[in-house]
Amino acid sequence: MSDLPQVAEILAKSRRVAVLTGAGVSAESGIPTFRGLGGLWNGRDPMSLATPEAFASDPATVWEFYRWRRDLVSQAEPNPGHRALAELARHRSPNFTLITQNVDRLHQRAGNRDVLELHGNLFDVRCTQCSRTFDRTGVALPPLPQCVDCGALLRPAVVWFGESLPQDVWGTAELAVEQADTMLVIGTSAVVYPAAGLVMTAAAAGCTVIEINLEPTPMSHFVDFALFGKAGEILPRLLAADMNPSE
Ligand code: BV8
Ligand code: ZN
Repeated sequence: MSDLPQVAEILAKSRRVAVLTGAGVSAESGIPTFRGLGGLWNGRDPMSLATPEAFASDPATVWEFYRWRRDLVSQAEPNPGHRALAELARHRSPNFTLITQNVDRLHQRAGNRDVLELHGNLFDVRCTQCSRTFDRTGVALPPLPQCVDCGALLRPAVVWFGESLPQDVWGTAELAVEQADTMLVIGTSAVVYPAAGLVMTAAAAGCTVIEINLEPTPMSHFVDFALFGKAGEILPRLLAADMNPSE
């Protein structure tokens, strides 16, 4: 945390900021991360729950997993880290882009608009036949939800392993990190691609990259500064410094 004043100074001087978040930014809202203590993938095989093949072979089990996560997130609240990022976006708009790997929509509930969701979200569902997408926020889903238009099985509108990311979202995210002069990489283990590759794209484009995490990650080699600690504690301090650069 010692670098915080220096990082705050860099942030205050930056013109275009890009942010990439992962599950760690929602941990203080009580949402389990994927890897590490209490992680979603502990005792579960992601390949049996988060791939199109898993869904095709056992849709009821996959839906049970995702309905459980939807309920968990619906009862959670954005934490000070989410709220600081929403404030930072208001303070720096339009030169601020928030890119997330998270599917919990807590950034939006904290007030961020135009969030680039690389991996979709838990509240939209998509028809496996006619591909229509429906927003089912707040709606309890049956074990095997069906499309109102064609009757086919609906799936969670998330990006599973082996599936490509939404091209328009991905293209916008790549451009944002290429044009940013500062990038915050927050609460991600940086093992999932192509999302993790955005850090290297930013570094290669000469962007100053700042990692905020409890511990080093495989991306730590590519970053200029690392702030170790909880996102919910560090981000409000960075925001305060951004709002009052003189202090
Ligand atoms: C694709 C949505 C191809 C669903 C998710 C070998 C090498 C490289 C790549 C691959 C490979 N084999 C396969 C691949 C490709 C694969 C991949 O990257 N696999 C990895 C695991 C090796 N990628 C894909 O399949 C992608 N698609 O490549 O398609 C293609 C191309 C063209 C055409 C067709 C196909 C799709 C990847 C998306 C998968 N979907 N999620 C769901 O959520 O259920 S991934 C899942 O992992 C989530 O999205 C999550 O966000 C993401 C990354 O996890 P993190 O967010 O980083 O969370 P994690 O728990 O890991 O880490 C939390 C961090 O927070 C930790 O560092 C912790 O220290 C920190 N932390 C904790 N608390 C706090 C904190 N930090 C701060 N404060 C705190 N309080
Ligand atoms: Zn349909």
